[in-house]
Amino acid sequence: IIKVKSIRNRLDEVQTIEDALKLLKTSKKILVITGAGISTSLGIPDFRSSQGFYNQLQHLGLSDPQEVFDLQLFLTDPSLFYSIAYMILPPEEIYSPLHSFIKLLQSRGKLLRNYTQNIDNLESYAGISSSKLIQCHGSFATATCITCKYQIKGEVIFDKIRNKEIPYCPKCTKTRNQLLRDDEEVYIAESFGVFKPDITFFGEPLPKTFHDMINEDLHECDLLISIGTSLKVAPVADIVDKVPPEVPQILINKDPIDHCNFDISLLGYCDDVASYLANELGEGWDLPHEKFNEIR
Ligand code: CNA
Repeated sequence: IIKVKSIRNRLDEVQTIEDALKLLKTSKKILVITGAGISTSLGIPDFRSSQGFYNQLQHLGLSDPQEVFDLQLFLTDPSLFYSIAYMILPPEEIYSPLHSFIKLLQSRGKLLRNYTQNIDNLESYAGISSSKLIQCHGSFATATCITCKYQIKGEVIFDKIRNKEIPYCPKCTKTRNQLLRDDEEVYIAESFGVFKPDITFFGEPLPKTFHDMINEDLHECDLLISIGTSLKVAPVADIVDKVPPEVPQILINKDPIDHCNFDISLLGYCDDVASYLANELGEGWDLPHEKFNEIR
């Protein structure tokens, strides 16, 4: 069930689902912005929906649930983050029909870039190539020691995360233990020698690739599609305002996004919308995904 809503009306001819199909057929450089909503069908909660992660954190009594991703808080005491990190740990070897849809845009040579805010790294698993993907908020794919910057594959600490334990860096553990033993008066930060997944916390800069690519992509794209994001976190949320005015913008989302001016809003579950679009686009637009057949 897809509700079509047109807000912008600036491009008079761009208003209906047929126009969306036409744009998908004709566009050659599509900039896709994605968020947590493209992974919720896999059981990963988003942040801000009523069933979302932030509502599940109410028992912590935080003044703002975003504090669990606050860098200063993590450096002071990583235990808060590791008490809840298991809840957002990505499943492995799984992706949604919507991920397949982005892959399809790539296979058809239409994907300029996918700017994802997701940290689950499932785009990579779905086959979106690293040159087409900007993980704006990093991902769980790697983790780095806060102290010595030793970087490891993220999956190495997944078991610890599942057990709500703090993962310590093997290179720093010796020093940590020595310091603790040598002098009880010595101050050692709680985060000394702690691994942090390479996801961008509040207070951290976005990965360099975001800044390297965004300006050029903004001027090159001929269509913007925003999928499964509430567009509340800058600077990714600002992309929609920075796209040149002649570039049409399509929203695919469960809820309307009233603070942005999309030409076409396709409101519904994004897997359903993607399946519908692929079906209507016909030959050459097969969405290879087992869930797709169920939806169809
Ligand atoms: P958000 O603010 O929680 O918004 C999610 C949006 O997706 C909402 O507008 C929902 O209406 C919509 N939505 C939810 N389910 C569906 C669905 N099945 N189909 C279509 N729309 C749906 O999340 P944002 O991504 O906007 O916020 C950015 C944060 C979320 C980033 O920093 C991420 O790291 C973070 N996040 C990522 C994941 C992940 O990697 N899977 C999970 C949870 C949060």
